[in-house]
Amino acid sequence: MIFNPKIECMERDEMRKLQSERLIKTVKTCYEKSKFYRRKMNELGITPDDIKSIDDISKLPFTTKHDLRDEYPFGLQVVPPTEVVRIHASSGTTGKPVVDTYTKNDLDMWAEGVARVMAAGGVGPGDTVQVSYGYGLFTGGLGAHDGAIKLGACQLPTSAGNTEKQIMLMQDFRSNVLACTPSYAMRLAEAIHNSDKVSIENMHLRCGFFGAEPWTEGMRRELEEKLRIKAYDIYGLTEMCGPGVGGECECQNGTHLWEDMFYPEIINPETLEPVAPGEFGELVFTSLCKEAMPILRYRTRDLTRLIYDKCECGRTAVRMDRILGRSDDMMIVRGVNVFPSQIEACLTEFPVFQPYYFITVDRVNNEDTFDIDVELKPEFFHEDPQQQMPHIKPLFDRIVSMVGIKPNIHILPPYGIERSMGKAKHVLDKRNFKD
Ligand code: DLL
Repeated sequence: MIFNPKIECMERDEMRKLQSERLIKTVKTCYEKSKFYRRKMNELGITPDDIKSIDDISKLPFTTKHDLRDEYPFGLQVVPPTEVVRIHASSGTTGKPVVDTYTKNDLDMWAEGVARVMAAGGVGPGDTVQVSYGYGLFTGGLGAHDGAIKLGACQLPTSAGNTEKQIMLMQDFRSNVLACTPSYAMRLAEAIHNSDKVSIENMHLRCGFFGAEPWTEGMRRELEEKLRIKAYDIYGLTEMCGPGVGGECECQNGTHLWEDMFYPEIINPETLEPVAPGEFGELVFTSLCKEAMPILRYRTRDLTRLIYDKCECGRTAVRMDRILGRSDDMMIVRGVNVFPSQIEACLTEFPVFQPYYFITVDRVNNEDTFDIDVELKPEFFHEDPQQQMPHIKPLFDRIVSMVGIKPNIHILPPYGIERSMGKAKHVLDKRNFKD
C-alpha cells in the first residue's frame, strides 16, 4: 500500500518545486534564528536571498557531527523550549551525544516517514507490530512505535532484550510484524529455533523492518528463510529524526528516500563536490520540514549511491542503494579499503556459516594483521581443526577475491561470537590504541 500517493508518486518537476519552496523557508529560518547557521552563511558570504531554488543548495554550508557536538545540547534549536515535546540523542562511543529535539509537527512528520515504509510492507489496522528496537534516547523504539500507531496497527513495545520472553509474547500475542536491528532479528530467529517452548510453525510473522546498521542481501535471505517473512530495509539517523528517512518498497530493490522531507545529495568526501549521478559517495541530507532543529547539508558519513530510475512500485521517490558502510567504519588494512559489510556478504554466500563475525585488526612487526572470527552452524561444527579446513578454504578464497587481502580465519565454537541486541559491533582495530 502507498501511504501518501500524492507525495510518494509526485512528478519529479513538482517535487523539485516543493523542495525549493521548503528549502527557501528552511534557510530563512536558519539564518534568522540560528546563530550557528548565520555565522556559517556569513563566512561563505551568502544570505537567504541567494537561495532561490533547490538548485542553489550547493551554495549552503555543510554541517558535521563535530558541529553538532560543539553546539551540544541545544545550540541548533530554533524554537523556544515551550514548543519542544521530545528529545532524543544518539549514543556515540566518544564524547557528547548528538541531540535532536522535536515539536509536535516534527513527531508527526517523523511518524509519517515510518508509516510510509511500513505501509509499503502492507502494515495496517489488525496487524501487531512487535517493536524490538531499544526504547529510550535511541530513536529506533519510539520511532517505529509512532509509525505503527499512525497506520492504526497495534504496536507491542517489547524493546530490545529479554529474548526468551520476547519470543513467547511473539507467539502468544500473534505478532505478525517485527521491527528491530537485523542482528537482533538474527538472534531472535536463533532463539526461536533453539526453543522447546515456541516454534516457528506456531508464529504468525509476515514481515520485518530492519535497520540502524548496515546489512547485506545474504543477511536478508537468512532472515527471510529463518523467520519466514519478507525482510525490508528501513533507514534513518537521529540528526534527521530517526528511522523512516526512507525504506524499501515491496520491490525490495533500494531504499526510497522521503525527499519532500529530507533532500539527499551524494558528494565526494575528499573534494566535497557532488559526484556524477549514480556514483558512490557520501550521503548528505538537508531537512526540509524540521521545525525544532533544522539541519543544512548534514554529512552523514554513510557511503552509498542514488538511483533515479523509475521503480516498478509506482513511487517516484529516489532510491538509495544499500549503505556500503560509514566512512568511519572503513578500515585500511595493508593499504586496502575494507568494509565490515563485505565480510558479511562473503560469509552469507556459504550456507555452512552463521552470519556472525568479528574482525580484529592489529599491527605486528610493522605489518597489519587481519583476523576474522566466524562460526559454523552447529550441525557443521567439529572440534577437530582438520575437519574444519574444507570449510575455511572456500571462505578464505572468497574474501581474498572480494576484499583483496588474506585474512586469518578462526572458527569459534557455536555461540562463540557475542550476539547483539541493538547495533552489532563487528570490529576491533587495535592499531587505534597504538601510536
Ligand atoms: O540508527 C535510526 C534508525 C533506527 C534507523 C531504527 C533505522 C531503524 P542513529 O543511531 O543516529 O539512528 O544511527 C544512524 O545508522 O547514519 C547509518 O550509518 C546507520 N543506519 C541506519 N539505518 C541503516 C540501514 C538510527 N538501514 C546511522 N542500513 C546511519 C545501513 C543504517 N545503515
